[in-house]
Amino acid sequence: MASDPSNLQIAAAFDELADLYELDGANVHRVLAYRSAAKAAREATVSVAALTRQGAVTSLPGIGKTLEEKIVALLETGDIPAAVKLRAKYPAGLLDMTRLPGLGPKRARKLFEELGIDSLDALRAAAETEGLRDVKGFGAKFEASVLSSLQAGIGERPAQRVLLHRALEIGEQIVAALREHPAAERVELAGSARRQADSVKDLDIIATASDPGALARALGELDVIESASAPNDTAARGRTHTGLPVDLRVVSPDNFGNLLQHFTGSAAHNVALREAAVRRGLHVSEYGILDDETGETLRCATEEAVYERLGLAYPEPELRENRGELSPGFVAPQLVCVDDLRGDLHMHTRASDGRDTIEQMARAARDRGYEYVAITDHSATHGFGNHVTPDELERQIERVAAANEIVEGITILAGTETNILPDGSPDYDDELLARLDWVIGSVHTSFGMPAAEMTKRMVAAIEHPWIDAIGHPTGRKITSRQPYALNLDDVIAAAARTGTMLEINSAPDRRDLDDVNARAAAENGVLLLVDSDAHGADRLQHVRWGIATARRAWLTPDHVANTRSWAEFSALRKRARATR
Ligand code: DGT
Ligand code: CA
Ligand code: CA
Ligand code: ZN
Repeated sequence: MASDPSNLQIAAAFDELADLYELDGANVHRVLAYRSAAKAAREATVSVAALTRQGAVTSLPGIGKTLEEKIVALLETGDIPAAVKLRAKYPAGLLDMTRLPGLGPKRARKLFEELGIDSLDALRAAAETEGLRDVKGFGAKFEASVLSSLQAGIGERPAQRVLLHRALEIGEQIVAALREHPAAERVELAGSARRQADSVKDLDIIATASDPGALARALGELDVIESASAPNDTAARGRTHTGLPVDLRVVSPDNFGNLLQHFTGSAAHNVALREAAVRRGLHVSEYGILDDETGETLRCATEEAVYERLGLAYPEPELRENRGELSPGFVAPQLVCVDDLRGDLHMHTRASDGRDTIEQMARAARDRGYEYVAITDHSATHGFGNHVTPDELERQIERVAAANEIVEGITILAGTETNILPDGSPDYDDELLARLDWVIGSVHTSFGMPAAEMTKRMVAAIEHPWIDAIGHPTGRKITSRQPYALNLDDVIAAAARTGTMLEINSAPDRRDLDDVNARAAAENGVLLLVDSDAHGADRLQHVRWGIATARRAWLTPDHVANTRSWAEFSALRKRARATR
């Protein structure tokens, strides 16, 4: 018997089905239902196949009876009948075509049905021989735009998702450069980058300008842009040297709020927003809010005006994922920010794989305004050479004491990031751990354990009296590594029961716990930490990414332990709670 499909394989099957339905002209709700099911499968912490066999898969968000049937089919036959049917109807190359500007699923299908065009290559050939202009709704201008887009490499390869910090590094440069353009008035990032999502498919920029055409043309002239397709008076599309697509829309100022709201998304937030509006007799689109009764359209210069007209509290962009921010009882939380942090409890020095010394790390932390830092180098069995043996840890404790004498204005804690061994125990003896001020336990080996064993391992670590916090609790790397199999509900319950903190590791490729899990932890009374895991003094600023995740998790300063003073924080450590 073949083994069950992984959560990722199930997610991919749903994504493919969403693409196919979109091509087939299904309504947007159906398409989005499959997209959110794909997301639920990707985010599930337990095996979706196993859940399905237990008849409990509908407990996942966004998975109802219809989707359950599809998963059952996938388990039993290895495929989903609807996908088989649609695949036979539409060649794979059609999906590539829908990525071109001016060619959504509907129009791509039309070219396929009328001319048999089924790939980007066939499309290019038809455009070159002026074969597209005979189809109704397509003209010479469209042929030119196809050639210019293909020339610019747009639509050429499936869009790769880019980590947020890479996308913003470029996105913020583009916004700053456009703002300097003489024609520019307002220029703002929208889309997933503005929502501070884990990763970004493309950058969306909304602007107003005294001369919209001039600003649209300016995009293609920026140094960071590798190529751009021919701009029109209100929009431009380009691609950065790193391959990131950029969409710029220049809009009228009295409409800026509508467009910024629309293109900030998320798509799921927008769909729910539209449904909430319809119940009030209003129709929301990127062009304004239409009042059914009066027939008048309200154009909004600001996003605040959009939400106000709908009778909704303004949600920060990080919250716009349709996770309760549109419900009637929603009260905007005072989200935690970088300036709230007063300490950093996870960083490395030359004693393990860091680049800088204890003093350099401490001074840099003090310069950021922190009151305390913990030096947490890797423990003995981790890695090949980059580790701190028990003997070395004794000397490290002395070095931290010495640094505390030298560096003024900050408390330096002697700590460790000890490996959690496969049986759940730490690398060092309890006597040695007891001499430290702070202990993080992390899994760095044996990632492949089955969920039950990995959960047992993690819960054992959480129950250890000297482990104050768990580092990067799921082990995921956003674009490159799946979380290890883990029953996170059990982990959260154990952390809450024992007063063990869970980390939001800020390394931009980790952001672990993620937004959904961090929120679940906080709701269950677990204190979270936002740590840099810096391997050099210049990386302490990575907390920006952990804070972004904390905000997407609806966290306030209260939920984050290291927003507290040292006096308060130190009393919250498990060791202090135990002796109280
Ligand atoms: P990504 O994939 O990282 O680029 O994520 P977004 O959210 O930036 O998605 P994108 O660039 O495809 O679209 C930007 C925004 O436009 C999206 O957040 C909401 C809006 N939007 C896009 N497609 C739809 C849709 O089908 N329905 C609604 N209501 N809004 C949409
Ligand atoms: Ca986007
Ligand atoms: Ca976009
Ligand atoms: Zn680690």
